[in-house]
Amino acid sequence: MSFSNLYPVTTSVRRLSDLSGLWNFKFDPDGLGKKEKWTQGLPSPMTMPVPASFADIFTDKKSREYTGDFWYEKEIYIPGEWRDMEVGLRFEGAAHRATVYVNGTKAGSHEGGFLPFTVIISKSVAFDAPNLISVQVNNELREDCLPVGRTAELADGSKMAKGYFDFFNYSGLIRPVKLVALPKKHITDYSLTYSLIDKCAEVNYSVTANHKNGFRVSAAIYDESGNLSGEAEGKEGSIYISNVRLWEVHNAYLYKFVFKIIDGETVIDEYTDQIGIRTFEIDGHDFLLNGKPIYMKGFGKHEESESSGRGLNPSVLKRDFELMKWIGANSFRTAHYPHSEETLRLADREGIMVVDEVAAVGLMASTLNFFDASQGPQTRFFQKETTAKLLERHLQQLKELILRDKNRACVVAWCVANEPETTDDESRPYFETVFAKARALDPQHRPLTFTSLMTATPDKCKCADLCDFISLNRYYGWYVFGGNEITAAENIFRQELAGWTGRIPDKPFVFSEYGADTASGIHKLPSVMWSEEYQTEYLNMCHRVFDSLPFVRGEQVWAFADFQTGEGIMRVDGNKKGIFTRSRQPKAAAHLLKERWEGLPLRFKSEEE
Ligand code: GCB
Repeated sequence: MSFSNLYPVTTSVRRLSDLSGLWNFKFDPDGLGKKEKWTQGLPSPMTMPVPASFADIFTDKKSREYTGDFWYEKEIYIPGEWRDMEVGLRFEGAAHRATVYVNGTKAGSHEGGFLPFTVIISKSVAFDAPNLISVQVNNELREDCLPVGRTAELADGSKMAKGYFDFFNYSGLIRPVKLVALPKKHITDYSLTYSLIDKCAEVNYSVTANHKNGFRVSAAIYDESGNLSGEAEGKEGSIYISNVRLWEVHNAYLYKFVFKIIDGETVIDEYTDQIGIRTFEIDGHDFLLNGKPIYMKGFGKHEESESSGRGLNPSVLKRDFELMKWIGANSFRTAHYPHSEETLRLADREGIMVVDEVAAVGLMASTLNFFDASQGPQTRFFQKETTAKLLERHLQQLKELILRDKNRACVVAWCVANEPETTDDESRPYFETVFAKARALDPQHRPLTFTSLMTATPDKCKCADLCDFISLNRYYGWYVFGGNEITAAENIFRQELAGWTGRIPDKPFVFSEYGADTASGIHKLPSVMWSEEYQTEYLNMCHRVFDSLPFVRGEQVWAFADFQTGEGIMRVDGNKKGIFTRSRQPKAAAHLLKERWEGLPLRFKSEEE
């Protein structure tokens, strides 16, 4: 019998308890945990907050960089009132893989640190009595797992994560852990699609449950004042809402959807969600939100902050949305992994569009991919013996991502990979499979893209035509022809873009990354690279290029805020391309972008203009 992995809510029949707080914690460098039965109690544990990444909590380097197995543990009581229910433990993110034990017995495991999973624990728990939850987590990087990298062994025998990507390998129980109690027969999933006719919305829904017969399904939609907007009966159906209030950018309207399964007169399960009704599609070069052209303005954004690492930090999250609204952004890409469900729910509430990215990053065998991107070594990444297994995991995580986020109004597109080595011939069959899978999975048929590496120029990229819109990560004026050579950068940038017009003449283009490292507080007249003055000059150059091209429909600057990376000669305590500092204060470039983005018409560049 399958168990619901839907975002947990409390309703007339569903119960929920958040297990956030301080947990027991212990590193297991020698793999003793299982042999010594740590599942029956961790010997001499320390305390660790959940949700959080452990790395920045510590004051010593070995612990910060720890790579391998580590354990979390918590004792919980399960209410006796839940005896007749199905009880599950839901992990919103255990990076990068986890095995869960309850009272010493294995309850389940999961691969992929940025997507939720639920393990059923009803049969292994004691009610109204203490129960021990133990979680063995592992944060090693491999070439057949997402995100991609390798794990090196150092001279002292310790392991070190070597990501093929430019962000710190933060790990741990990075998102909330929740105890959920559901009726034995319950709703496992629901899907929504819409069509808009004048002021009326046709909402098509389908509901699945973990049992097939002996119940009926009801669906109802309420407006924000609590008035019933429409209802229907059946596992699948349509509800018509006249005078619909659509979900718009910066003006989100969320309806309350209520799904019930009913046996006779008894409600056996009830699930509710806040949902925005909107359409999003591509017409020629235009993105159409609710049928109207829209230009994407915003960021590539990591989900991380000081001390918590990749751990969900609601205050930072809310501050980020306030900054996005302040600066006039209307969108961001969840670089380079699925962000938390809380983030997407906030984007729904605040009316910010999201390009939702799976953790397919590092699909190029390099530990300095941001540098190699401009140098162009061929690593034949898709010809390795790990490719088949990697593809399997990539497809699995794409499936879990689309299942998790398919009903979110904010999600307007899927990004199936960041900067894969699409100059490799073998990337073509790989991505044909990935795109076909994503197309089959999304009931709303959102547009698909991947972000393109600088070396994947129009003459060399084997996969661009698979995309519904082209996302270019371009750093002319930073990694090549920086500083005093910025005029040459602009010329070569324009040359490359002219090539794209010939290769893909009929699709929208978005600059999904462009940026310049900038140490906040460094001022220089005339500018030098790394100064705040250079960041603004660089952005002005890029914007001049974008504005002169008729097919550009979006700019998502890299990055929203400075962020932590691994150590190396290319980074000064992390990547400094943030428009905001890591403590979320504006650099000079933020004021430039605010002026630009607030001034751009909503339909900027549209052929209808
Ligand atoms: C990229 C990567 C991003 C890096 C960025 C940079 O192309 O997608 O993860 O952080 O460049 O700053 O080099």
